[in-house]
Amino acid sequence: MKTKMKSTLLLLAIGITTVMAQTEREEKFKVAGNCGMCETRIENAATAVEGVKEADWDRETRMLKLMFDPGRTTLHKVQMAIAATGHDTEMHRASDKVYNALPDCCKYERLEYAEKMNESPVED
Ligand SMILES: [Cu+2]
Repeated sequence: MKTKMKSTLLLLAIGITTVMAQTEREEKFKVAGNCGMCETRIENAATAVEGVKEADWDRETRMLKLMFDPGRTTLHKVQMAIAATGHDTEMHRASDKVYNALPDCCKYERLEYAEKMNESPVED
């Protein structure tokens, strides 16, 4: 009887932990960039999006590690916000206008896209 009680409590605890864990998701995706200024710009753009908890961009691999609440934001929204600051991501291409305005040290090699339909809607 006691053991049954214990295992019920254990299952309950696992259930609660699972539900809590679901409000946070970790994803990695590529963001083009060069230097430390890029790193700051990319991470600030990502964390400014509501629902994003953490953003960490690696200069070597150019991968952004993102912790976010999938109930409050989407990867699309986050990548759009990053592209709006001039950095190409897997889903969104930064506009040439914003890219050209970046400091020279930040002028990274543009990402290649299969189709040009992902240009971010920042241009005028
Ligand atoms: Cu830079």
